[in-house]
Amino acid sequence: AVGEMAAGMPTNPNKAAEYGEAATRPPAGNTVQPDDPSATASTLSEANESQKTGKPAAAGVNAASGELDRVRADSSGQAMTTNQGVPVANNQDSLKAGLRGPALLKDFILREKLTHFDHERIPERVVHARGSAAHGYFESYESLAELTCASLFAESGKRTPVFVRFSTVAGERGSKDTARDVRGFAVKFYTDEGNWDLVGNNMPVFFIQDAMKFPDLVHAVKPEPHHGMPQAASAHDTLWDFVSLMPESAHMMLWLMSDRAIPRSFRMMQGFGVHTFRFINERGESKFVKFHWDPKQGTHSLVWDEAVKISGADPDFNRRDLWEAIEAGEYPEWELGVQIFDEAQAESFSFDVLDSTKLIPEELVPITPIGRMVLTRNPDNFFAETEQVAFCSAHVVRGIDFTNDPLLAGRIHSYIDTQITRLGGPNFHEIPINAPLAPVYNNQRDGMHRQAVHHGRAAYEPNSLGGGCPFQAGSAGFISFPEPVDATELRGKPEKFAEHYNQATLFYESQAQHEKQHIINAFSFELSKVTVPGIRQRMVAQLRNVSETLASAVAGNLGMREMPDPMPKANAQEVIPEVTRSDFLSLLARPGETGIRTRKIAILAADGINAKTVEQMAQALIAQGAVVRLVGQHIGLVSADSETPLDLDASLQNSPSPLFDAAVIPDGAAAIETLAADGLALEFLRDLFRHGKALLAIGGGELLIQRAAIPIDPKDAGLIIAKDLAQNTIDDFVAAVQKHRHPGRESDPPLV
Ligand code: HDE
Repeated sequence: AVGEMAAGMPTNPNKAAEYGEAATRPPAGNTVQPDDPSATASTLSEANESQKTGKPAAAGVNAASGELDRVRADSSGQAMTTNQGVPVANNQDSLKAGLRGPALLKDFILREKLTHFDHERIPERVVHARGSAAHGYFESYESLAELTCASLFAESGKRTPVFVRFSTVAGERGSKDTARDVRGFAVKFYTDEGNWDLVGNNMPVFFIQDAMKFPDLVHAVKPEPHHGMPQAASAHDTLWDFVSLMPESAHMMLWLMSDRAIPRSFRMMQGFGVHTFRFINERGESKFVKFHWDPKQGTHSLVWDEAVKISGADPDFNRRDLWEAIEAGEYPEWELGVQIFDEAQAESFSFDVLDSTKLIPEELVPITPIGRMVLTRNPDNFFAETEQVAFCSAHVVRGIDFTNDPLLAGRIHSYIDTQITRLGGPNFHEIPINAPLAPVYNNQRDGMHRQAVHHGRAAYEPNSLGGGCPFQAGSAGFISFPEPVDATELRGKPEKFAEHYNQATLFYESQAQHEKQHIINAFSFELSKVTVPGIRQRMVAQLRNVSETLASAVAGNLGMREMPDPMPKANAQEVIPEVTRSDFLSLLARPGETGIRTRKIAILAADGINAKTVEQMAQALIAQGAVVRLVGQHIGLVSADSETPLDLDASLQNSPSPLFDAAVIPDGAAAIETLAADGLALEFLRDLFRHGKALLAIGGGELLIQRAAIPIDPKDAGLIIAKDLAQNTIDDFVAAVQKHRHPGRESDPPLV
């Protein structure tokens, strides 16, 4: 039986039948019969699922409800068949002329299997190849009818299913999660009036102003074409060559060199629609709108040394984090906010709202929250959903329209175009994850992989043979904003696009001290990987227009004795910015509302550890929603100073400290001695300390901190040394974990 086989038998029971004479008499049927043929597919498949953590996710609202059942495949309790539904008797051996003879061409079963396998891969996305996704819902706070007739915002509490894909941009499909990069934040809303895709990023601005430069940008950042290096990294000559010649990139490069480019979690980053869009109401009136996603979990990032180490220890770090949180029922949530403004306001700004290298400071136009999004269900199948999902910035719905942002114009073309290659033809809208919940009726026909079977003979309009259907929706249909245009065709940019540095300066000056230092470090690291001195010089020349302190710190780190002259500016006249400092732009502006929920905390252990401190601490942290892991020299059992041994979840080798948010060293003299003699344990603590994370030592645990040569500073709220485990110790530690980082202990070079 299925269960027994898994538990008791180390080998495939059919193996014997693969060899010698037995091969000519394969067992009846295929492999094993299910225990209970009446068992439902769902109960059987649950037993068959890959190991998951925590309680199973609730069904939630998702695009799959009902709609996907038609295409869901579940083999539980079923005999194997070919793609034509012919039962397969033997899935081990090809058809041969004699046991040692040649394989036969007529073996259609082998050929079908290999042929399908040979074509399993589709091209990866040209950018954003590596992604992770989840289902969920969007809930509107209240009716936005005054602003937009988009049906998803029509009433308070209205829920719309969504599918959201987060991604890195430059790396290939199998690259690491923690590369320094922009993160994609693409949301597909399956509204009752058609699909709306808000295809955004985790940064509110972009590198370039015009779609014409997009292929150049991507060619520059991707691995260099002659040797295919480096993978998933911006620290190389071609990217910096390009941006050093493209001052319009300066603002985005500040964001890319900031901690935003190495998020702790997809759940802990903001999302932005980037471009200015339009809302249009039923009366045809329009306002400009910018979209913002704000994470309930707060905005938190890694530090660079940690990101580098994580990419070795767990290249799937962000993907795993999203998956595990949802499996555990810790559904990530974002608030959707909008900046609403009109033409007159837009006119008055010192920058152009059609320029995607500029943001609108919240001081000029505050953000109004309009709804929330909760991700409640992991995909059933990575390929079918996460890989085949096709987002497109041209997918808007009634009530939402584009503006003349020249970057957006290119995007409206590019997404469908690339998907025709990637998904093999023009019918990818029929792939279940892409299909709208709203019904589709039109006269488009045929093409590769067409699924729909259209009735009737009238595939044109007007027609009388089809009763005139499908008919035009009239006032219920999508209406483009009737923007007046009176212009001469030409290639060029508007005046305000020429100012490239004010907002780069604004971003830099709005950062906390340690965030500024991280930006300096990132520029220094990346440019130190650039081999051509002229490129480094051009970049420093650009940075002089952003901040002299930044430029000279970077130049110093690059060993430049003389500063290059500032890069000449494109704008003829000085432009005075409205805002020169904005607290909203620091990650510290959003500490989050979820406390220490889902934070991963290691409790170190070895033989002789004090069971009481381990258990008390674990219970207190779990009660607050943290994820606690016992970590030691090996997984499995260690004897504590009590009757029952402790069962360790992780080892110092398989889970180094960059994978944790904080750690606890319990009491227990023998255990501490053992760990103090283990270089990995000391490295675990040093990394943890260097990465600014909370660390608690209880009783004799302090010895380990001393052995690791970690400086004990009473001003460091993230390093707690406690005689015993009193309630206030637990409270202090929880507060320290909640702060996420203790950058006060950072120094350059690091002390530890
Ligand atoms: Fe994209 N972008 N992009 N992009 N983009 C793609 O579409 C493109 C831009 C973004 O999870 C591609 O299906 C052009 C800005 C995300 O599947 C491609 C331009 C922003 C994703 C494409 C831009 C984005 C993509 C590659 C400049 C933030 C991943 C595969 C004119 C607002 C979506 C695909 C997913 C993917 C083109 C600029 C976000 C080639 C031409 C700005 C999140 O069509």
